[in-house]
Amino acid sequence: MYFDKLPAPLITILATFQAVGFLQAEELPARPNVLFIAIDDMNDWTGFLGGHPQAQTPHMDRLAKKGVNFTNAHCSAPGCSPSRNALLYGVEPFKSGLYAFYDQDKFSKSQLEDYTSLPEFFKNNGYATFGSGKIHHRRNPTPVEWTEFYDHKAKKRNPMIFDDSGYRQGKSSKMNFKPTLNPLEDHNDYKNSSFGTEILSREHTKPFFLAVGIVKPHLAFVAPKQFFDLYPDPVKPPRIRVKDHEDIPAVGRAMAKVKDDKRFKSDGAWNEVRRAYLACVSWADYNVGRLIEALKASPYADNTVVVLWSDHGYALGEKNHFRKFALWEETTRVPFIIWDTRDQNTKEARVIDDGVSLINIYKTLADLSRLKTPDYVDGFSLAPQMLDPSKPFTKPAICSWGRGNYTVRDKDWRYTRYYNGGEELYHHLKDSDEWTNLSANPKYAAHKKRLASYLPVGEVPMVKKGIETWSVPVSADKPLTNKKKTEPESTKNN
Ligand SMILES: [Ca+2]
Ligand SMILES: [Ca+2]
Repeated sequence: MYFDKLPAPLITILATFQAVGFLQAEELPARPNVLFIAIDDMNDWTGFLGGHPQAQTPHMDRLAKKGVNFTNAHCSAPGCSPSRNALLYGVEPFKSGLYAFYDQDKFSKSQLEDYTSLPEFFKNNGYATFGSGKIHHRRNPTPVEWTEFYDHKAKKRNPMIFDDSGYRQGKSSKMNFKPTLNPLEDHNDYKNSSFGTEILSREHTKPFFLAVGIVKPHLAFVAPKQFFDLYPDPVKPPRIRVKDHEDIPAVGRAMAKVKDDKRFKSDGAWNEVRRAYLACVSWADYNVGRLIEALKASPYADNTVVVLWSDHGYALGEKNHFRKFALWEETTRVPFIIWDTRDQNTKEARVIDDGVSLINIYKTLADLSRLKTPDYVDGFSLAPQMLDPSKPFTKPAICSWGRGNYTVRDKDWRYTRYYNGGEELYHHLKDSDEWTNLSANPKYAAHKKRLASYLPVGEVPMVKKGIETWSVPVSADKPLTNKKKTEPESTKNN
């Protein structure tokens, strides 16, 4: 999709901007390019995060060693739409009201006018902006954001041919966990990454912001067969505690997709599901590798900031849960790497293990590009910590799922409070699986108080227009209706 025929008002705006920004022209060549790699539904089952012992992600592992590996990073919300809206507009769900899933093409114009998306921000600051694949959740590309956007959906696609192995629920195209026999080039993630490598091979006259959205390991868990072959049976299951739900408040329990867990168990399919997930993780990694190799071979190899992130984590049976949509470690923790190729101090791998939110990406990229963000933007720049990982953060990560449900994650602790007062508290130094809810234990009251001080004050109402109603989580806007379940929260913990 090309935007070379810009509408007249936009040309006027751009011309005005260029005139106003003339004094900054000398600075522009010093601005780094940005390679923004968005991954869909990837949890910590990667080599560089160590969430699964068999995970093979050599390309991202190398990237993590070159850059800064944020090993305790968390999304703003464990769902594609609210997570991406928070990150791309730089505003927490409890300030925007975008708690749930939205079709942004159904928004009224005024709903987004207070916000400037990250690509729009870079474009307004003189960058050429390129995008492909899934960046926003349901927002059609517009010339306000993109100089050029590759839309794979508009292209003719060869039908997928599936191997006989693997698992599929009936004829569902979504609940499909099978290897494909097509050439790599037939897959959307390959096509979208190819657009990225092509942009990196071009000669650019101004800095660029290049966003590539890789859709695997999102459902369906289908990937080329060679990536399934990396994982011979059996795949090691995650640690799961029987009756883990007993000390979880009702709202948290209601978030677990126990039906999927039961179905996979009755079908004897968990091994195939996990294997397919790992195959998709490695397939995504392969495409990340193509982008990084293209960057290294380009004239932009030492003046580009690479940021790689996933929109949320994923549960594969822990707490009898499947997918995202919950406030536990596996669903909020994400891969997050920043490699500033201008930084030559790369002799030692840099790891930051303090709790950090993806909300900080907006201000960090702006800071590294010496640009001032709009006043409303939440979060803080991570650039000081990237240079000196011992510097403490001012704020832990906060993750929202529905109005009134929040979890706070710092270096060693997670504290969750649901809309009706239900609580969870976990000590990660002793309980990385979050099996033992300590919230009712007076011994840890000080930790609870400290973490609770970061909970949002004065959350805004939920935005209703454009909402996809299937996805509204149990929350202040959709309370639990079964009274038996909602009482008495405080006494249920421990
Ligand atoms: Ca997602
Ligand atoms: Ca438990």
